[in-house]
Amino acid sequence: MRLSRYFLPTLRESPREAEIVSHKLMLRAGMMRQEAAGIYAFLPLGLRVLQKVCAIVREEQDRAGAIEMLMPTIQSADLWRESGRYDAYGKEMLRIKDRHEREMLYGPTNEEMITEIFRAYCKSYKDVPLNLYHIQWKFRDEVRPRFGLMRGREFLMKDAYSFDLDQASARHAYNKMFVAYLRTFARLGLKSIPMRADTGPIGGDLSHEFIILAPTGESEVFCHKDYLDFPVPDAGVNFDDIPGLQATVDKWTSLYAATSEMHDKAAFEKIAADKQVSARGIEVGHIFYFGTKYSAPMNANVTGPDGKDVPVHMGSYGIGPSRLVAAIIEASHDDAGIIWPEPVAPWRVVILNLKQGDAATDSACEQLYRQLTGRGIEPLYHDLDERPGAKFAMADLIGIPWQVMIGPRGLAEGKVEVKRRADGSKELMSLVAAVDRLAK
Ligand code: 5CA
Repeated sequence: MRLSRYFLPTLRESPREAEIVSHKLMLRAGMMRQEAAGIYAFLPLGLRVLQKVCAIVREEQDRAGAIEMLMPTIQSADLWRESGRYDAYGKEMLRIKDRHEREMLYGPTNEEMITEIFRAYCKSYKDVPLNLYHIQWKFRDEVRPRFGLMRGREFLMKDAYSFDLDQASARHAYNKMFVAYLRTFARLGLKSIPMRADTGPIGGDLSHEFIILAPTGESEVFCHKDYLDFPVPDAGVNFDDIPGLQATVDKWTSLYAATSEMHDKAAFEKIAADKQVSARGIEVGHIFYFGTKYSAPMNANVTGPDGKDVPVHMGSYGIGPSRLVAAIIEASHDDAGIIWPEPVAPWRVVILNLKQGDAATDSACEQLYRQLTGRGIEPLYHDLDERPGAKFAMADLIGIPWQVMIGPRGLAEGKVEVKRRADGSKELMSLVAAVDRLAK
């Protein structure tokens, strides 16, 4: 992509309304724009990152056996009356009426709708286990939308819903998502810790929040330090291995970890003092097992092998991809700007032309652009007529992992300079070597 043909409205100044670093950097880097309180437009750069996050979330959901679909954002109030949540959900739910005065709502979550879909088609134990998910916008009329995408009113959610014949099988479904979440966050470059959590309006008695530690996190959390070094299951993990998955979950829940709502001070203080982590965290995912809370009132029953009808056992599993974009920035930035982990970087490489209009420099930049593109890596090419200093600052701000600086001085010696954003290290090399290095 040539910057001269792109839409990347960066800001020099930090907008005053932004309190935390991810919010500031997203506005400055031209990733998003506020349209109303807690409601944002994703600009092209922001969308590229959001899509990369979603792609990883999707791959790991699919790997764990969940099946993607897409439910609407607008739901009927009648559906929510069946579960009893229409009145219980309170002011966070955006309620609307259509032209026929029918009561509708903008979905804050989808337990009711997915239960209705399940009961329409699935009647037998042979139809389960089943896990359906979608990635869809949600609306929650938060009292205090703040911190940009971190606590928005409109936000993107991946929500999966599992259906099983009994509690034991539902536990395995829960464990699959638990392991998929560990993998998802690790692939996004984050260290997540599953913590026992309160279930709030979703309900149920088994629940974990996946928390990443960050000083600006909204949650107060307490955990054992060793979690930070626990190994995450690799891509070859067998999701059908029931005892194997249980063992992984047991390990990842063997030490103390809880959010402030579930905190047990006495238990925490039993941990050796140098292993106690008392910190702030960002909730990036939340999983629930709630049994028959929705299936019983909504008559989502399956006939068991013994011929008896039983309400299906359910769980739901949420990840916030839009919140994750902000969370990744909170975890990975410096004074100059964002430092994208490679898997979610909007581009892997940015080419900085240090003397736009100089024939040799332009031609070297074009050559690198074409060669990288040919190797399957489309770079961003900063081809505007700006000072080198402004180009360096902009490249650091938007956080592309590799910068290639090309100017007449280096070219005179047949060299370009390759800089790694993460540690600032720089190396002079030939154009050919740069292509090889960056295409690896
Ligand atoms: N139905 C269940 C699981 S699918 C559910 O709604 N869970 S939740 O309320 O915990 O939300 C799931 C995830 O959505 C959270 O872990 C968080 O990552 C994200 N999320 C929740 N509220 C917001 C918000 N206001 N802004 C951004 N992301 C949010």
